[in-house]
Amino acid sequence: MLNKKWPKHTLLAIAIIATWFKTYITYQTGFSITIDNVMQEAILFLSPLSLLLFLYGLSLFFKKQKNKNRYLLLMTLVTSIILYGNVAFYRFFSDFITLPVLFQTDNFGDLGSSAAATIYPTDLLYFSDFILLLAAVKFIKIQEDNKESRSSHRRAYFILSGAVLFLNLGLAEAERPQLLTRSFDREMLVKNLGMYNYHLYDIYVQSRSQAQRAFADGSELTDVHNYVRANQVEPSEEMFGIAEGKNLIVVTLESMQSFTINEQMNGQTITPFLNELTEDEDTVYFPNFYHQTGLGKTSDSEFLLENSLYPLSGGAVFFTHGGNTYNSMAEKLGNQGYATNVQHANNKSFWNRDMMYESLGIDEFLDIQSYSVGEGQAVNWGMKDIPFFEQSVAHMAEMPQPFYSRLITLTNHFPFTLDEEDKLIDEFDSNSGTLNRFFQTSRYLDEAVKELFDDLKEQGLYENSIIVMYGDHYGISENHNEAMAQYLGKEITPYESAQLQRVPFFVHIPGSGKGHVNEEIGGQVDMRPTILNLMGVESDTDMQFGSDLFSNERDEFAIFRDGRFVTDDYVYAGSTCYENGSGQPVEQELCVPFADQALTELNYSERVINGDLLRFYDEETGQLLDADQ
Ligand code: GP9
Ligand code: MN
Repeated sequence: MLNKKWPKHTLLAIAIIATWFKTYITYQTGFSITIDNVMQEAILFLSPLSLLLFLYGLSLFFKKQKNKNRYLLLMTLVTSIILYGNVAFYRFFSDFITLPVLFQTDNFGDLGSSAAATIYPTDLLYFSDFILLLAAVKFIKIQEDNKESRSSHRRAYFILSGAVLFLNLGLAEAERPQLLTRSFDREMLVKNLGMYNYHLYDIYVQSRSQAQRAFADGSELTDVHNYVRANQVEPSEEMFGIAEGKNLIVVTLESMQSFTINEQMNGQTITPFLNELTEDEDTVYFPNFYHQTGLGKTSDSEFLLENSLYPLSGGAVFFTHGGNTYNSMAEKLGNQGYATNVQHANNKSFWNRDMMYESLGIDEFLDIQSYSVGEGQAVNWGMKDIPFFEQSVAHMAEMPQPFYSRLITLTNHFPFTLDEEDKLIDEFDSNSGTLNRFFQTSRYLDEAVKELFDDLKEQGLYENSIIVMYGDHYGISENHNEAMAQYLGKEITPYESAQLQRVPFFVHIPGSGKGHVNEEIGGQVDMRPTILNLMGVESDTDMQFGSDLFSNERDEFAIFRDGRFVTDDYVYAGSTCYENGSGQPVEQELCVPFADQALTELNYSERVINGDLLRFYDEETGQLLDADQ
C-alpha cells in the first residue's frame, strides 16, 4: 500500500487532521474545560480548525515539495509546543498561558521542583501529530508537487478557511455574546476560539495595552474618578484611628482558605490558634471575605492590599505594569513617618517584587538574603514559616518605630510538603494528595502564627502593634473538586466553588476590646481603606475601589477578578445567578445590575492600570492633573 502514490496534498491533510484531533482530545484530557451543552461541544470541536487550515495552508505557497514538508513539520512542532506548554502550565496554575507570563522567566526557574513533578513520559503524545507527519514524510509516497499551487485553487482553499473562521466566530457569538469584548475568562476564550486563535487574540490584546499607555491621557480618568467618588463611603466613627501611631504588621497567609477555620478534618482541628482568635476580644474576624486575585496569585493579593485596585484579567500586574505610578498604602504610611518594608524569604525577583516594590514606594525589601536558613529550616519552596517569623520579628526589633512591616509566608504552598516533625495532624484520605496534605500545611501555618504572636510578645513589640492577616488566594483549585466534595460532604456546584474563594481576614488590635465576628461581605480590595482608617489616615481623596469594611454605609459586594461576584442576596458564578445562602439558581435578571457594576468596576480598574493613569492624578488634593504635567 505504501508503494501506491498518494494525492499531492495528502501530507497537508494528514497534518491538519492530526493536529485538529489531537488538540480536541487534549481539550478533553489536558484541561478541565466545562461543557454545558451540545452546542458548546460542537464549538470546542470546531475551534482548532480555522487557524490550522490557514497556518498549514500557507505551505501551498512553497514550490518544492521538500520545503512544503519542512514547513508542515515545523508548524506541527510549533503548535505542539504551544499546546503542550499550555498543558504543563495548566497543571500548575489551572489557567492558560497569556503573553506576559512568558516574560516571567525568573519565576519559572523557582518553580523548578513543582514543574518537574508535573511532567510525565506520556506527555510525548502531545507531539503525536508531529511524529505522525514525520513518519508520513518518510514512508508515504505522494505524487510530488514541485510547484506552487494554482492561485485559483489557493483562493478557494483560503476562502474555505475564512468561512470556517466565521462559522466558528458566529457560533461563539451566539453561544457567548460579547466574548471578545469581555474576555475575563481565558477558559471561555480557549473554549470558543480554540487554543491557537486564543493566542493570536492574546498577542493582540497585550500589544494593545502597551499602546494604550503610550496614548493614554488624563481625561480618561474622569469617568473613573466620578465612579470612585460616587461609591465612596464614610469610615466607621467607632473604628477610625483606633490604631493610630501603632506599628502595622500585615501577614500574608499563603493559600489559607476559610473552609479550614473553625472546622475539623477527621476529628482533628485544622487551625486551633486562628479558631481561638475568632473568639478573641481583641480580634475582628471576617468569615465572608473573598480573594480577588487572578493569575498573579500572591502578588495580585499584594497589589489589592497596597492599591485597592483590582489586578489584571491577563497576566500578573506586578510584571506587566511594574513601572507604573501608584499611590500605595506603604507610600501613604511612609508619608506619616512610618518605616515601611516587606519581609519574605524568597528571591527578590520572584513576581518582579524588587522592581514593583520600588514603584510602590516601599522603603526596604528583606528578601532571602536577610535570613539565615539553618539545617532543617527549609522545606518545599524554601524557609519554613516558623523560623521565618522568628527572624522577621528579630528584624522588627531593630526597626525604627512606628513601622509598617509586611510578612509573606511560604510553607502552605502547593505541593504542600512538610518534614515529618512538622506534621501536626494526619493527612486527609481523599484521592487528591494535594488536598490531603493541604490540611497538614494549613495546620503548620496556624502553629507558625501562634509562634509569631509569642515572638512579638517576647520582643516587646506586641502591645504597640496591630496585626492584620489575610489569606492570599485559594490553595485548592477546582481540579480537586471530587476530593473537596468528599471533605465537605456535598457536591461542588459553581455556587459552592465561589464560596470556596473565601479567605480568612483578621484584624487584631491588642487591648482594644473590639473583637467580634464580622459577617460583612467584602474582598481584598477593601483592605487598604479599612486598614488606613484604623490607622487614622484619611484616604478619601484616593483613587481606590474598595471601602472600609467597618463602615455602615457600604454595600455588601465582592467582585472576583474573573467576573463572578457575591452580594448579600446573590452569588453569580458559572454564568448562573444563585440565591446566596440556599445556593438555588434564581432568575438571571436579578444578578444583572450587579453584573453590570462588577464589569464597570473591573474595566475602570483595568483602564487605570493599562493607561498608567495615576500619573495624571494628585491624591493629595483629589484633582486630575493636566496631561502635559
Ligand atoms: C513566592 C510566593 C508564592 O514568593 O509568594 O507565590 P504564589 O505562587 O502563591 O503566587
Ligand atoms: Mn500565594
